[in-house]
Amino acid sequence: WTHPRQSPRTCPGGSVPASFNDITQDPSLENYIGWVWYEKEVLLPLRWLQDDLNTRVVLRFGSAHYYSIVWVNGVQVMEHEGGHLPFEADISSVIQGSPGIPCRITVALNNTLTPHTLPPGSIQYMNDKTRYPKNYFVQNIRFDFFNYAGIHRPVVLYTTPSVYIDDITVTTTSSESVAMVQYQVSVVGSTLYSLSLSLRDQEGKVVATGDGPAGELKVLNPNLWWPYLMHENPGYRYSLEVKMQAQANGALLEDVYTLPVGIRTVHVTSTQFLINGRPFYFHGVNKHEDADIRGKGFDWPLVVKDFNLLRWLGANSFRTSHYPYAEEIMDLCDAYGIVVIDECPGVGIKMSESFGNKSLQHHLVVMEELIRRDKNRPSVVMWSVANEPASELPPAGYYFKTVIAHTKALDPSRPVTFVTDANYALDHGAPYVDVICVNSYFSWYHDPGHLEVIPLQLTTQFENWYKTYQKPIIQSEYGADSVPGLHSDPPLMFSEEYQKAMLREYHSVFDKKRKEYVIGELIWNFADFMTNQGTTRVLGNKKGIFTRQRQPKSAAFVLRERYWKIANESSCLPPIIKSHALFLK
Ligand code: BDP
Repeated sequence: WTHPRQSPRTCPGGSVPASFNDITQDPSLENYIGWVWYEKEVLLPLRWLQDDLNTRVVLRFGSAHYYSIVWVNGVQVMEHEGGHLPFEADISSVIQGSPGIPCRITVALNNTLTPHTLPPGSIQYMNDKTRYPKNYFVQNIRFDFFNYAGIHRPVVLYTTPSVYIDDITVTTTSSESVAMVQYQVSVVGSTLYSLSLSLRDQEGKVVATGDGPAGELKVLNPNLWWPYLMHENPGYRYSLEVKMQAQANGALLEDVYTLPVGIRTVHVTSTQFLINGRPFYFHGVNKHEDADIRGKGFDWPLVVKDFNLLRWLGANSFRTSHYPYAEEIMDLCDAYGIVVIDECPGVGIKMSESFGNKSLQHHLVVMEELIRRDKNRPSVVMWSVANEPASELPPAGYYFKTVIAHTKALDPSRPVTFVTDANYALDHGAPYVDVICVNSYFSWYHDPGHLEVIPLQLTTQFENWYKTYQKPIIQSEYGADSVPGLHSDPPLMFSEEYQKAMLREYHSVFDKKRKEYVIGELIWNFADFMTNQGTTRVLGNKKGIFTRQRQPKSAAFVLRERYWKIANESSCLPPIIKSHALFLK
């Protein structure tokens, strides 16, 4: 911490949740790499401190980038490696005996990425003294979004009794007239407890009851969870109330947790993706958690705006490129029926050292954390364990075989994939996925400006993958940058017209191949987003169909027309959804 760029920084007050990079006028904070400190004092309710034997106080972070150490009243209570996922600690023992005295929460965050973090990165010292000051270094990354850091999601304090419901796992199976909800409940703090469960429909009527830590609930004539635009009432969720009672320290303790449950099934065949037995076509987007000023910080109005745009667009799905999104976003996906491919932060795995055992072990832990967080979400239909890794390298075979097998062991109910841009004949990870997800940028990074090559190259891409694996394929990324307001006819690169023309070329191939085995198309990207500075980026990546401020470019209207057309082709849509009325509510 001797060099100014490495000396620890204190974040300005009130900056949670937000990235620290864009909120000050200090340019050195923009690309700051190293330790950042946050501190806050809070007064805890007296009640939490009085019944100290039976009250468990928990401090929870929705996410912080990337390595965090947390102290309460000067006592270290937890450390966590990795952003994008929650972590928490029982702080009961360090807050007792101090009623009326503020409780001090201190966080040290380090945003350095190494070959073994997810995402990986590397620190490069520039040792040429004629060109760089002493100790000068840069953080290299191999992914294309700005490496925002900070406490990005809400931090909460909550309580449970000392004997408490620690986890619930729910899976569902169904036929037309009957569904089964399998549950497992884990209780911590005692082995002497009782559990009762009741499942209510949206009218509040109890439709099934159960008891004990594991079992099955039978639901007659179930209301299934359907994706948006596939049913007039998408996103139907029951409420599972789990009640635990235990005797401890001479008191009767009760813990109650209510979990929304969507009943739906997911199956993959060699040509189709089935939700509740019906073919599902992903017509959606790739997103980022990214906006002006707040960076990757959680922001409700922004999230609500994005969902309104998704609904306006007629998008039924998105991939959480390239890391898990906030739980609040996932809640809305469950509620609105937006289908999610849930991606872990395995982006930019390019260096051979990132395929070694240390990285692999960490990747397995991250998948455990992600699945623990999102396993009960009906909107999540597939896990993605990585984006565009160097899967042509030989160690990628064992690496992805292991990560995918581990993911399936943790959650046998969902298919698993990773997103590839490798050559179909050289990809060592593809044999282990259930669905092929492929990214390509014909007429952009390859043959720039030559829209006419798209039909042949895209058709060949699909045919090669299908011939090799006989698995359904999603075009998980395609796109072109456009600078909003830049026009050109005939279409030239970076104009709004070029972005539209490129989309239309891709779409005509999708329309042929979706009759066969192509099961989805996800545009890159929903909105413009910030990246590192570079000669190909003008204040960020401009492949959004919306600007960073969420205003539509011309391409948004092309996509909207297409997505609504695809949705309306489906015979299951009732007439009401065929009008715009739903969106004006
Ligand atoms: C793809 C990456 C994505 C990039 C995109 C691009 O998966 O993260 O932003 O290219 O270059 O390869 O626009």
